[in-house]
Amino acid sequence: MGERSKEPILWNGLHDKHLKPEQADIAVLGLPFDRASSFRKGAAEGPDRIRSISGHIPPTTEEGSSLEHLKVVDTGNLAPGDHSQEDYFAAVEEKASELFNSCFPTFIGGDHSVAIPLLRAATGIWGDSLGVIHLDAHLDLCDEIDGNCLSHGCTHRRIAEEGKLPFEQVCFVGIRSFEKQELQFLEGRRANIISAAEIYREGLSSTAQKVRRRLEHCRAVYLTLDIDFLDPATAPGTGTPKPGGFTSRELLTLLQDLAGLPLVGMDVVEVSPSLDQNDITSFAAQRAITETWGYFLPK
Ligand SMILES: [Mn+2]
Repeated sequence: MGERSKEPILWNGLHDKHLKPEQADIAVLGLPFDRASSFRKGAAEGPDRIRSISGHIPPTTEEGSSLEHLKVVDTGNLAPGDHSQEDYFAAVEEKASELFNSCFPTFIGGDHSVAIPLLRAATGIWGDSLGVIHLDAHLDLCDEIDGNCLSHGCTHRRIAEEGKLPFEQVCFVGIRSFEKQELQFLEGRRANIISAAEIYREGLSSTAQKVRRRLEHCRAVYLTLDIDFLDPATAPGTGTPKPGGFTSRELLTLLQDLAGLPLVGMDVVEVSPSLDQNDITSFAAQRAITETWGYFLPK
């Protein structure tokens, strides 16, 4: 009785609920949507789970740099309610545009289809000077999956056909899965694909150099991180895991090697807490987020 309700400590204690996005360096937005998953669901629970563990980590990077200069506001979730996917995506695009114009937005999915409105918003602002780093086991270049052309496996196909973002400015990194319809789409196209096998053979710093070279003319770069980039042993809590992936260590080193690119925002998608073990996957996602802040938004 009479006990004050405690505000949750979020994002390494950096979250300040009084900040408006335009006063902040970073705004977090959860997108709890998993209706476009082709296989196992649960990614709608991702934002709250990742957020709930985000306060238990000190405001420092893994190498001891302070993050305390960063002003962070967690703006909560934008939930789909009973809206259609199209209507929900329109709302996500509008909100995302607002955040891109205010600070460095960090979106938490949800399944990877939420990157469709996020990339629409980013290309709406930066147009063909935008570059995209897609860290994923999959290309997400299908025309449709199970009749849904807004599936989480169709994200880059939809963006490519909208024609605003040059296809060769998307770097597909960590790929180890090809659908037949994706191979057909790729025929005769120049695509920047760095497969998991190629990364394994040539190393992380060579991979980062390739990405840098391919995006060197881009004024703005957006990072979309599908947690299934990681190996299922490192990140079991995801809908479509694919063996042959990376450790958290490798992901963090790759992100660090990419630092210096003009990153304007990021998302982390496909974390499914109900498929996870001891929150391994949520911890990996949380770490990737705050380390990216530290690498790309240094003091
Ligand atoms: Mn994906």
